[in-house]
Amino acid sequence: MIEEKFQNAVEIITKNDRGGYTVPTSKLYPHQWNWDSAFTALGISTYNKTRAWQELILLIKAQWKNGMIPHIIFHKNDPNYFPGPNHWQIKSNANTSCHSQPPVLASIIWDMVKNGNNYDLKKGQSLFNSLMAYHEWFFSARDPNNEGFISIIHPWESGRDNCPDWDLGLHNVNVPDNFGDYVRCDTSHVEISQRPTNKDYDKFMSIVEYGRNCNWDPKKMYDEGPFLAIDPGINFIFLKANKDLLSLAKLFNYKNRVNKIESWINKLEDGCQNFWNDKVKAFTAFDMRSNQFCDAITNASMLCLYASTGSDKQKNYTIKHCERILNSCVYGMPSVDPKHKKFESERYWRGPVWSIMNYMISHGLEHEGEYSLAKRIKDDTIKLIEVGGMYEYFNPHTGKGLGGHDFSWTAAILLVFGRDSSNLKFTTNK
Ligand code: 9WN
Repeated sequence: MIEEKFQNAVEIITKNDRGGYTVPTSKLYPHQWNWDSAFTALGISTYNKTRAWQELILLIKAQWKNGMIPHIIFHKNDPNYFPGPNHWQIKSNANTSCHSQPPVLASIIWDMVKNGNNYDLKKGQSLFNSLMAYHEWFFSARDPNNEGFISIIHPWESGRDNCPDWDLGLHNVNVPDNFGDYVRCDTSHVEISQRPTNKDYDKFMSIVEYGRNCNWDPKKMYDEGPFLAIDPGINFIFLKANKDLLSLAKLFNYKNRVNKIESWINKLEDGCQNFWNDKVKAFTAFDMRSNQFCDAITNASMLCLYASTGSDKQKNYTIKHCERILNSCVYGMPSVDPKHKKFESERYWRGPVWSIMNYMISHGLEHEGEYSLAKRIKDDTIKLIEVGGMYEYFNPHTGKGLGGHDFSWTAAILLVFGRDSSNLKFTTNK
């Protein structure tokens, strides 16, 4: 049975191959996305290394001169997606969006090198300088005041687009008069009840318009842009990515880079303390424009374990939250604590379960020696795929598959779980 599912996962990723890059799913997302491609490459690496590296090489080829690797690469024009290249409008970079996404890239490359052979080592080595430049960019553009944490300039940069984490900040984003004469494409592919609201889209597009008008100047966006927030997710992913970049630098014997990366890691370890929310005893998002914590405990809060950071006390609180939240739903890990007033079981990042987040959380739990919680999350991911299908995200109470179907990163995570576990069982006990 599990073999069939693995076969199906490979077929889905192959079906989504557009020649060197893989779309997350056809129609809904017809382009190359940053963190999607990274996770998908890891999945592909379990059966075709050459194609896996090609995915990453094409992604990195879109790197801007300033080091940024954009969140979307528009290899072709496709009217099925909004906002397309014209809406981002930067002449010199007309084929990409103009901000980034969670930088899982270095961690994926480290995984492929660590689990690979000499071929993988050479490929990883050839991409090392681009990774350095990408991380440098994050520090200079998203932490210009050297505070030890990075801030996002658009909810899309977090990859968790409509999470309640951004409600505070979006509330204060001004939507220009007569705004709204655009047509969303996503809701013609997926029910609107599973997607962000129109109000959210007006706010998303208002930030894009602001960015376009200032040519996406990072300083202007940081200092005066309509939206600026600390995302625990991107910060923990970036910290882990720096730790993995350090492992690569040591492996390649790049002595002159080691000190620099170590100083980045130390800075981020200290910086994380800025978003420990003592009121709810968790790492949570913080709105930089209104100087307020968001009080939602989300799947991103759990990623401190993935980055292996925080005091023992903070880690213990996080593990307890994990346990409590898992006990409150049939399938974990929901994107928002079901007890939170803004939880919605089917609306995108406001409640549903996401396989990629489960992958990172289970890694973190394993690292802390919390093997049964880690196993619960892995098993739930697999059961969700069986019950709900190879979907983009899932209802944590019913297991219903939501959003895009035949989804690349869901298929990829299944393959990676399979690689990492020799006795993976496919059962439907729930
Ligand atoms: C905007 C592709 C992407 C993911 C994001 C997810 C969703 C896009 C959208 O799809 O965002 O980037 O149009 O809704 O939120 O994490 O990378 O799968």
